[in-house]
Amino acid sequence: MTPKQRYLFDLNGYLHIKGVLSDEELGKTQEAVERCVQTPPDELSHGRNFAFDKSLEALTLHPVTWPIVKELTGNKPRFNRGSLVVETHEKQTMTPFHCAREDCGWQTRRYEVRNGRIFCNDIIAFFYFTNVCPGDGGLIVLPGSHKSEFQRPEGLFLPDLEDPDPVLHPAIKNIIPRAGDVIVLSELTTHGVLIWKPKDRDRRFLILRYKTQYFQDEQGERYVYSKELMDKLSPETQELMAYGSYWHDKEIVKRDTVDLG
Ligand SMILES: O=C(O)CCC(=O)C(=O)O
Repeated sequence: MTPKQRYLFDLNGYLHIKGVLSDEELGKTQEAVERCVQTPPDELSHGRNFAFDKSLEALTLHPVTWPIVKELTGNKPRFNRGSLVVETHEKQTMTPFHCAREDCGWQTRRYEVRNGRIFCNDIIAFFYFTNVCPGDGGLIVLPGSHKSEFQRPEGLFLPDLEDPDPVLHPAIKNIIPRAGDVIVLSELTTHGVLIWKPKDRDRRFLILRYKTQYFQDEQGERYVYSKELMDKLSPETQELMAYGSYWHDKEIVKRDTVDLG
């Protein structure tokens, strides 16, 4: 993590990193996403997800986000889920504000700074494949809320859920990524999603979720990927997705970059 990234992540609870994907990476991933969108849902055993194409799977270990994932998880990362989102104007209500503290309890998540490094046991990376323009809608965050010590009073800052053009409280920021940008967000940062307004464009991005390797919070069948999907993945991705003890060092973590070939 660079000193600038560390400063901004600590200040805001998220990073907006511009131009992460090269033209080649963007072209390949956009093409894969389009193929996934055109695939009938009954042929996608886990819905639209990161394992659909190698170019999408490779983003789990992207050279720009990999050092960030390693630092935030204290070099004990586990990638646990990756879903592709294609959002259109047909969704008529916004996703209300939420964060892991509010949804799962303050005891479950940590954000700490030790020895000049940040630790956070639940992070998400959003890789964007389409442009968001000002006024389109999409992701909104409450910067700095990852450090909040108090429960947000119910409904505070929340606009009318069905208003496509709400006036946002000045504390709220609407993030405007371009295709190829990445947002890295602590799950402790309060966030929500405004109604997507454009009728001629959708919002396409991949959500990649990382925890520490010794932390399990998902329970139940729907969080378990099939053997068929797991067998398709590169050995490096399989290792990234494995649970491990507090003291185990994954082989991939010893590498600065991990190329899936
Ligand atoms: O749709 C988005 O931009 C954010 C999705 C979200 O809220 C989440 O993954 O927790």
